Amino acid sequence: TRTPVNVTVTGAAGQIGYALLFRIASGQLLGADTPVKLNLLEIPQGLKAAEGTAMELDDCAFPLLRGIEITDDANKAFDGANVALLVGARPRTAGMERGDLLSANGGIFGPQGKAINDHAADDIKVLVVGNPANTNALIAQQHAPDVPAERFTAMTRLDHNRAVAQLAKKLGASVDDIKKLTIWGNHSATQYPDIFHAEVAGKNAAEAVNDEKWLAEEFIPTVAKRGAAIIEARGASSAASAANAAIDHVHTWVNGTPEGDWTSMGVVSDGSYGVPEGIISSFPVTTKDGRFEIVQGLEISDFSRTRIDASVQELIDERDAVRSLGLI
Ligand code: NAX
Repeated sequence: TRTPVNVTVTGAAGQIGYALLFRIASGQLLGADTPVKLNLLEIPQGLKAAEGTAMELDDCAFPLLRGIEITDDANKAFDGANVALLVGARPRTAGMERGDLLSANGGIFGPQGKAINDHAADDIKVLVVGNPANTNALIAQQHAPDVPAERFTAMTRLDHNRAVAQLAKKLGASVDDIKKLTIWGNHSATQYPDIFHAEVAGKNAAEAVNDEKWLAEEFIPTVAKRGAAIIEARGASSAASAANAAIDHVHTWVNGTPEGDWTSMGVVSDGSYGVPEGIISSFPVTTKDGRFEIVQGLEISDFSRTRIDASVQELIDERDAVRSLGLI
């Protein structure tokens, strides 16, 4: 039997945590032949609820689940971690300034990055879900100088999946006919879902849609504002779909993208497509053997350029803000 993979989940007692842990424990994150050990990190007020979730995990008798540890100590939670899902974050509350939000999250993601640096396994892969996800990932990455920067990623897979679903609906296609869609930039309202390189059943998706007005006035805003629409409808933010996207992100990273397709991940820029080196921005990526590569050589139209630049500018502003706050 294989040695278990250590998976650390922060914010384990939250609503995404509740939707995520059972899927990890059942083998959907890493595959049906990979046993897992769960390390759950919570703040002290969240420990009791995390214990309740752990009781339910026990009660599922998942054959692949080889143990659960619960702690409020980041050094313990990341000890030997192979995969870390950083879900817990400080949400923006009424009246909170952006600087306060960034500072509060710097206080979480700085120490967690350091704990990952000092205690995680050599093959550590980090996915940041907690918002502002890209900049939280940057903060954590900057506190982990001994870990290769490309191991810190931010989640835009939910945006990617939302865009695939909206495009499939528009074209009356099935979701698995849609390939090569891209989310560029920040996981925020400025993100740019790009269908110009996407394919529907092998044909160019933008040509199949052939409706720039729909693209600009319906598709892009629907994808970008989907999180707010879910809150409006459900009275709570996306949880199961966010957990599903986290599973997809890590599963794709570990197992590879299919031939003829790619996915979207927030990754450290190497300067591709004019995105400044070092910021964590969403790109089209292919993955293989646990590594990703940014898809190169795509032609970027003026329509796309303006939108990519706007989202990237927001990331630059966030980076400059956390820099001036001394958080990185
Ligand atoms: P919840 O408020 O339900 O849960 C968050 C949990 O994190 C709480 O149990 C809290 O005690 C815990 N926590 C807070 N600080 C912590 C710390 N320092 N260490 C460990 N745990 C800590 O939020 P939930 O709905 O689960 O969402 C979690 C995060 O995901 C939020 O930041 C949210 O904005 C973000 N999202 C990101 C998405 C993405 O696509 N990247 C989409 C979904 C979601 O909105």
